[in-house]
Amino acid sequence: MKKEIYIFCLLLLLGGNLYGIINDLNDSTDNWTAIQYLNQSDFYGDAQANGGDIIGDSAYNQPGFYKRYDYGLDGEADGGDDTMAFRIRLASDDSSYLLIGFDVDDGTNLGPDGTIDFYLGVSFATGNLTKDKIAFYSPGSSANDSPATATFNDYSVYKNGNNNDFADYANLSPVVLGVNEGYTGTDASTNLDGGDSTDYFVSFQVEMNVINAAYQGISGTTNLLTADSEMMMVLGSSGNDNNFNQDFAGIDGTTGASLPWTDPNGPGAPIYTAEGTTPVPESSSYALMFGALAGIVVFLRRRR
Ligand SMILES: [Ca+2]
Ligand SMILES: [Ca+2]
Ligand SMILES: [Ca+2]
Ligand SMILES: [Ca+2]
Repeated sequence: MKKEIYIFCLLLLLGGNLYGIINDLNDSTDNWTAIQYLNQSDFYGDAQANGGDIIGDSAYNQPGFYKRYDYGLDGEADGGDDTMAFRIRLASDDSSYLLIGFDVDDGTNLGPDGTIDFYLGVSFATGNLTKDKIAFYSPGSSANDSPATATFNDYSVYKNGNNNDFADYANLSPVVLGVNEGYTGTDASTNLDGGDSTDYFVSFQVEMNVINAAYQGISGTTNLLTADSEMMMVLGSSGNDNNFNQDFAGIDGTTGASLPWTDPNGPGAPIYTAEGTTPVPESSSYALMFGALAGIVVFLRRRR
């Protein structure tokens, strides 16, 4: 049997797909990268309206926001069949729009510059299949450099509940220790906020070529995002899909809501590369220069 056919059959046997997407979106958090903030991952009971309470503990044992980069079937970071995935922990399964703003290289500014270039959202709404969706949004005409100036408009729906493969791309599941929650320490909890509902994970994924098509269409650039592209992400929840009105990850309620994304006390996450598992060191070139200068000073002092 030809190698390709053999692999094809093997994939069918394994229940795999041929598109390179992550097979089990509800797998252990051990396979995901927690997004680190200056403060608690996110606070409990700080959503401005019912639903959409993003939650994560202060020790980052059970964080509220994860990302993931998958190389796809070819096992290479080539962008072609790579996938980005995101996971958000919510206090309950009350319906909400979860929107991630991406500040990336917009074609003019090399790398993140403090303004959101496009939004990617996911929503679940019990009994309303067209509201179950993964969609892209373009920034509104406001500045989009802080929570107060964040607005977004429909751009394109990638998947909705009427698509047969929607469940392959978006998953809403209760938190289960040892299953989708990899942390099983003595203080591990399935109800971090102590509310009347088990916590839920919303996990979803989008292929890089789809992300790039939306990114280029929205921002008018011909640039492509790759595994190495730097991005500053902002995660918020909302009762609608044209502005944020429920919760932001990384800050307590509206504290810091007037600060720009780039303020360490604001809700903007540190900069990561698409596939990075730790934040990009800030001003790394300056740190290198400073380190070199310090080395020269020590060298000169010793020579005296
Ligand atoms: Ca919260
Ligand atoms: Ca690949
Ligand atoms: Ca809960
Ligand atoms: Ca930008």
